[in-house]
Amino acid sequence: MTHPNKSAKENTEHIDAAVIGAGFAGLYAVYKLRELGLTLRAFEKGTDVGGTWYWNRYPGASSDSESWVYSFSFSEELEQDWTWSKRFPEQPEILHYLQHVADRFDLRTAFQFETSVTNAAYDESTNRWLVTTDRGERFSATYLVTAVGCLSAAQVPDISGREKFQGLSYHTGEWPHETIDFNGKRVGVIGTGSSGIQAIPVIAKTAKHLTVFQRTPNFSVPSRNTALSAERVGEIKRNIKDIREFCRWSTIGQPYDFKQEEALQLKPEAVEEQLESDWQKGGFEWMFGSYSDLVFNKEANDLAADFVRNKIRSVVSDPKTAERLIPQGYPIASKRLPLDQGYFETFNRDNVTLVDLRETPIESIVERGVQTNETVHELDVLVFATGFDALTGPLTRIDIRGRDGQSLKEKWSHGPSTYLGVASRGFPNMFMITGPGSPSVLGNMPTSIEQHVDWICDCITHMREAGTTTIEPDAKAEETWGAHVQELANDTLFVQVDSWYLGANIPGKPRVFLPYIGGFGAYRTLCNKVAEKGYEGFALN
Ligand code: N01
Repeated sequence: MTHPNKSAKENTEHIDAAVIGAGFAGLYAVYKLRELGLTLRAFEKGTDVGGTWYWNRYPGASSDSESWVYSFSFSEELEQDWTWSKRFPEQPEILHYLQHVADRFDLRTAFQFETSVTNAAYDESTNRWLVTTDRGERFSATYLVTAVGCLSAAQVPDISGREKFQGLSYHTGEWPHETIDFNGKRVGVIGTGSSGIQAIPVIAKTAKHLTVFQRTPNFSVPSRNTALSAERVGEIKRNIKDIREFCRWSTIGQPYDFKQEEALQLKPEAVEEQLESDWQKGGFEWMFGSYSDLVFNKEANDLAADFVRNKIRSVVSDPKTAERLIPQGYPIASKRLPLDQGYFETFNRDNVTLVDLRETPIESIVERGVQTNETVHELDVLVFATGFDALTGPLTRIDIRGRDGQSLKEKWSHGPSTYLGVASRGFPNMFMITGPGSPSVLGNMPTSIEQHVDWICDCITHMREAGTTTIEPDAKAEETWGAHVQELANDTLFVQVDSWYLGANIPGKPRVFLPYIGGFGAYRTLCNKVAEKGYEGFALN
């Protein structure tokens, strides 16, 4: 606590590490940094742990990764003791899991909740980070570890008249803690990304009427989420070590990987048959455990895209609505592919209307609802499923200043510049967990997070053993890494559409591919090599 009669300097608490965030990343960072014997403080804006799963409480919120890998692998006992109820874990269960982890490893004691870090400034004269919170406290830390999440800066579009709306409105990523009762209500959802696609079928079940405002139709794959039987749980637990090891070296950190053969080398009927059989299984494996050319070759990608288009036609009763829901003009999975539970089927309900914003754009939000160029859609509740300022937003929303007072936001004004997505030149001893330029959102997040935290902690151990006090990327390594990240992306179909991967959902954000697309296993190898070569590409002083 700040002492009122002391000077700011005297009130500054000295610690080894400051950690920002209490999601998967922050919790594991605290666990590992403590293991190294570091003194630390961790800060979290929410009232408790959970990160993404603390904030994204919207109806239907669930992980798209299989539960047994959407979890920590650092403790065998934890892995064996915890039993997931479903194949894809839902938000309340994930939050409960993270709360359990926090209790089990006594992690809450490191955190200050309801505390936002407002500034973090590197002081060259002391080689320390001065961290300031919105409570006016100051901490001086050797290391700054950001665990702020990749999709935690909610983005509400600047539609005129938003403040005039007389009903209730919510962003999916800042959902209130109390249950929202949609019974008897006219509800509008703007946005058909993963969040909208998860929320829409659930809201439709209780709302009097649901109006879906769709700007870009999205591909989606059924999750076919089911309860896990005792036999399945037993089998997973017996094999979990091998499953984890497979994930660690796979392309997207998941318990499956691309097939060796390519779709275009096979007969179309054989590909169709395989796609149908995988479709019945559900989940991302349909695309990312399939032929690799589906994701990287446009001709092969068309096979998968047409497959889904036909599925939409077969599910949606009204042909006009089906055509409005069918994505055209961009490759499937170049925008993050959602998983759904009855999304397209929802448009067969009498209480659901699809508004195609390409035909009738939103003009404004008015007291009674949403005004398009055709009519006013009257609403009691308006849900913004409009996404996030991804990867860079959570970092640039904090005033982080490195050498010579340079702000991270200024440095990244033309796009993020990092080395391995873990550090940025001019910001010594600052480590970003799953920062831009790392695989992060292109893989299973807990796998990405554990890899980064382990690497960071090994690096800190190395520094302490070698008596090194400062680490930061050298200019050449950072420049080469940035070019490599863009080069790899430019060879894929991912750059052929506007998406949050490219920052294209945020007005004015530079169009730069944000995550590293070279594959999770390959990235792990690169990081290991950097460490083996004495942190090659970093300047250590
Ligand atoms: O956000 P999005 P999200 N007028 O950016 C529309 C992760 N996630 O929250 O495509 C009208 O994908 C926008 O339209 P358009 C996952 O990685 C994970 O859904 O820009 N519409 C789009 O339809 C995901 O990808 C999970 O034309 C507007 C939607 O809003 C990421 O979070 C669950 C608009 C935004 O889609 C983000 O997903 C949920 C406007 N002015 C999310 N502005 C799990 O794994 C935006 N839109 C569980």
